[in-house]
Amino acid sequence: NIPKVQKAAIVEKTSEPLKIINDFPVKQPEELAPGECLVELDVSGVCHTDLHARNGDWPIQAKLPLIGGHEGVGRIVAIGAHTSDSPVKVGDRVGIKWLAYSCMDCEPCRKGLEQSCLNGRYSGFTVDGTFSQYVVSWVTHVTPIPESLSSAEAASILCAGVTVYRAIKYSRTKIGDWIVLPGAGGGLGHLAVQYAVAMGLRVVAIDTGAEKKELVMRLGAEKWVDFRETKDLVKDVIAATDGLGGHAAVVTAATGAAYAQAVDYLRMGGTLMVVGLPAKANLSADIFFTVVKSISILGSYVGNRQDAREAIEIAARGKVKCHYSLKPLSELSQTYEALEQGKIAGRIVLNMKD
Ligand code: 8ID
Ligand code: ZN
Ligand code: ZN
Repeated sequence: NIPKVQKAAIVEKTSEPLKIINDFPVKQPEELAPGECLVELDVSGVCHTDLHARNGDWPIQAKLPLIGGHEGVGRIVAIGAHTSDSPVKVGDRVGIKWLAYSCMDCEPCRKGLEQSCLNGRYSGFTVDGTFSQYVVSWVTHVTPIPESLSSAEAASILCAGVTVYRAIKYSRTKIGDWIVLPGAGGGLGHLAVQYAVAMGLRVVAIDTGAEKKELVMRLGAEKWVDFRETKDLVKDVIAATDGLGGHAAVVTAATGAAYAQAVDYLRMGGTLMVVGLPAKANLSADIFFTVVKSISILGSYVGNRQDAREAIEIAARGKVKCHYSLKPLSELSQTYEALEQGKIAGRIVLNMKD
């Protein structure tokens, strides 16, 4: 009872609006290669990365035509013939994340840095993603979803959640430290507030507008700086952090401006985690102060399969909850516009059954 065609959102050219079509082919079970699985999706979160892919504004381009989406949750309905040692079975509920496949045998893979695999494949970028009713993925890489977490709650943990969980984990902070989160009211940021609080950190949230302020304070941030209203962002952040500056910053804003002052508001020995991926941007930090303040600047790219399981596990225990609203696939274009304008507090999750 697997249909031959499905509803999907397709980007044919980055210069054209995306199209919702009803007759995109569904890869049939007998067409699956060994190791592949077919997942019938319940939901898919919409990440700002999908908008970058759709706009073609990064130094590397997505495949075209493209089905975007990499925060999908659904059930496995078929597994390719001759698949050996599958860790999942037909009927299991699983998540699809940005890292769709890694070879598990190149140097980065062997070091646990499989998200930077030399042969990696990425959902909604180099392979078709989750803005469709069915998606093809790999049994070794889908993430099992515990029963206690609904598909809609789990979806955005698979990219936004994993990404900020890993960035905070590697931010060299410890219990009681101050972490500064520019972009705190967005998809990644509002989950970062919660993972940080769960890890015993104290949060300075930076974003704009009453709705995002209310959200991040409710989620446990202690201090708020509105980047549009402040007269001196660096001064405000330092004042908020006992006069010494943050121990770390995790920047999840999709704009270069959010990086500009980070080195200035970090304290001696502070760490800047580079996560947000603004289009055509360079990181510029004052070299003198980076050196004399002993600042570390670290790039952090989603997470590996283990990071994904850990981030999901924390959410399943109720420590982190995605703040989302559910929309039909037909509202993907409006969602992109709202993301572009910075209007979404938390996440939009698409209901693929709607
Ligand atoms: O692996 C990675 N490093 C990774 C994984 C997933 C996503 C990186 N990303 C990237 C995305 O491609 C995107 O560039 O992280 C960025 C944020 O993704 P998102 O959280 O999905 O975007 P959003 O929901 O639009 O949130 C961005 C927030 O930043 C705020 C906005 O108001 C919004 O709430 N913001 C902006 I725009 N400028 C700001 C500034 N100057 C700012 N916040 C503070 N200061
Ligand atoms: Zn993402
Ligand atoms: Zn590899």
